[in-house]
Order: sequence, then C-alpha cells, then structure tokens
Amino acid sequence: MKKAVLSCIILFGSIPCHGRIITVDNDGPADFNTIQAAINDANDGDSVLVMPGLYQEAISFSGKDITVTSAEPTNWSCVSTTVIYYDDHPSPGGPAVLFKGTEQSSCMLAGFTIYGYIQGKDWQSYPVDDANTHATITYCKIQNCYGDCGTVISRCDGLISNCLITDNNHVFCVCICHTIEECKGVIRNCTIANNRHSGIWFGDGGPVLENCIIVEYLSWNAELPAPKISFTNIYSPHQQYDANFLASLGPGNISVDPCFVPSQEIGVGSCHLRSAGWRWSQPGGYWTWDDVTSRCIDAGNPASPLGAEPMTVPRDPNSIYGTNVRIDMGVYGGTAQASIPPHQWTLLADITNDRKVDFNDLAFLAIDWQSGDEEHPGDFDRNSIVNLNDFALFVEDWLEETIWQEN
Ligand SMILES: [Ca+2]
Ligand SMILES: [Ca+2]
Ligand SMILES: [Ca+2]
Repeated sequence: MKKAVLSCIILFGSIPCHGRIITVDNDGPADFNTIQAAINDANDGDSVLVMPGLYQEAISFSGKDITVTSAEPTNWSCVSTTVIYYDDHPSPGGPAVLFKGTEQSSCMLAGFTIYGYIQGKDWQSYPVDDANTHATITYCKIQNCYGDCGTVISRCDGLISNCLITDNNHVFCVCICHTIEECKGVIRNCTIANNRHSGIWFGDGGPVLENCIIVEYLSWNAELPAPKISFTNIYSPHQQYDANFLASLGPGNISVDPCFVPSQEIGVGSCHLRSAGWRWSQPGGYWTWDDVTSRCIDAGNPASPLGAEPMTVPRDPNSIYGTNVRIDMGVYGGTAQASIPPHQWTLLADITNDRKVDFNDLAFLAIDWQSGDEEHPGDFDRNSIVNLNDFALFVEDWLEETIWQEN
C-alpha cells in the first residue's frame, strides 16, 4: 500500500499535499471497501486511492474537487485490473461515473477501466443548463460497453487525455448518438476507434482535439464554427478526408490507416501502433517489431513534451533500429508504451506531417515567432518560447524528407 501511495504522488504531482489520502480495497485492509463510501467521506483536496479489483458500483463525485485514482494510474497493467463495472445489459440504470457539473479541473479521475458511461452533469441535483464538469479524466479505458445508447462520455468540459475508447457497440439502439457527446474541453492523446456510433459531437465551440486517433466518422453541425483539430489522424475506411479539409481544421492532421496491432494478437482494442522500429507487445510484456510502421508514430505536436515515452529500449540501447523525436498520436503518446519509429520516419520540423520540411512548415514557425504560449508547434526544443534556437533546429531539417512514401 505504501508503494502505491508513493508512486501515485510521484506520478501525479497534482495530488495536494494538504489533502487526506483515503484508501479503498474490496478484498483487503483499507479505509473503505467501496469507492463511493470513500468519496462520501472525502472533502475538497482529498485523494481516493483505489487498489486493483472489480468494483461493481456506480460512483458520483457530487461536486467534490477530489482525485479518484487507481494505485498506479500511468501503469496500463494497473489500469486494466482496477475496474469499475456498471454496464447492465441491454440498458444500464445510469452512468458508471457521474459528476455534478460544478467540479473544477483539479478534480481528477485517473487510471481505471470503466464498463459503463461517464456523465459530466447531474441534472437532478444541479439542473443548470450549461453547468458541465471541468474534471480531468486521464488514463482510463472504456471498451466493449453499451454506454448510454452508445454514448460513453457526455458533458465533460475538462481535459480528457490518454484515454482508450474503443469497441463500444450498442447494437439495440437506433438513435443517432455520438461516442463522445457535448464535451467542450480539450481531448488530447486519446484513441477513439471502432465504436458503433459516429465519433464526436462538435458544436458550440468544442471540443479541441490534439494528438488523437479517431477511426470513424466525425460529425458536427456545419452551421457552427469548424472544430479545432490538430496533429490528429481522422480515418474512416468508408470516407477519405482530403488534405485541404484536414488542413482547414488545424496543422498536422492526417487521414491514414493507423496500423493498429491486429486484434487477434492482443485482444480487442489495445490499439498499439505497429512499428518497424520498436513496439510494445502487451501480452508478451516485451519490445518487438512489425513489418509496417504506423504514420501516427512521432506525428504528434512537435512541441508536446515526450513525457514518459522511452528514448531507447533495453534490446537496443544505442538506438540502432529506431529513434524517438516527437510524441506519438493516440492513447500511448507520452506514455512508457509509445511505439518507437525507425530512423527518419518523421522529422521534428515537419509540422504539416506531409513528409518534407519546406515553406509550408516555415509558415507555421513564422506565425509562432516569439510566441510564449504553450505547445505552439514551432517550439521544437519545448521550452515554451519560439525563437532562434527553434529556428536552428528547423534549419537542420530544411528540405529533408521522411522515409515513408505516399501510397
Ligand atoms: Ca514518439
Ligand atoms: Ca511539411
Ligand atoms: Ca523553443
């Protein structure tokens, strides 16, 4: 238990020092044996630390700005074994995770596999129309659920990052729903694929997407402003998105088969990206490689921090077979299980992700010149300012081309 508390605090610096840590275990000694009992006992600033296990309950945050986390939220093995299950067939009795709608971004849900849906507003306790939660949702997996008629996250206006949302198929529902509905925050490094319903609701100013992989139709009301989407792979086997359309949404978008590892090897929806450099084998627990390489690898925002992405793997300490220069798109981007591409697969300064560094990329650098905003794509050395140091890195790549070819 002490190790879990420590790793949690190290990994999530946001857990406030002054708050209590309330432990939950359904089959071992802890403060409580259900998550909801711990939430009921918590006050703003507290953390609810949940040990691995199957928790067959629905939880409600009730407006509390607290952290509810598994023991090792950035460890995918721990995420897979810390499960909230509330997804009755054929239609659930309510959300598996309910927010009141008043929670701030300091409220956090981290590191769970959730069978059921997340609703960011409690109409019964707080019937104010625009009051959606701003809670942060990170390192969560929602797969193989019925959801709320196919919708698995709704009315969450905070940051949703490093979440895997795949294979949710409500076969009995005939309504037109979105997998992610009425969320107006930022969705970063998520993989949303193979869900029955069209992917994401866009309207009324959100959400903003960055470094994501979306495999299905996007849809939004054409009368509303176009969504802001950047460094995202929007792919549908049934519909081609052309380069002009993708560029109109934002920089760095692509529309190609993401080359997920075939499901027969790893079970439904792991969505690791195949690589001829290095790729994490989930069932094996080791680094391996493939015949093909996903274009989503190292194609995220050049200015995004690499986070926990490995620079080398133990089998290749001198980076002979691959090198990591940018964050990956999708759920494993910025995590320890990010695939590593072969050399020259992408270029640091290829902001437009069109395989060469030229005037199109220079235009983005110029836009961002002397910008102090975070994660402007021209900030190649990731120090939050675009200046001559970034220009020097740009010049290193000038007129270079990647090794992948257009089909
Ligand atoms: Ca990378
Ligand atoms: Ca380019
Ligand atoms: Ca810089």
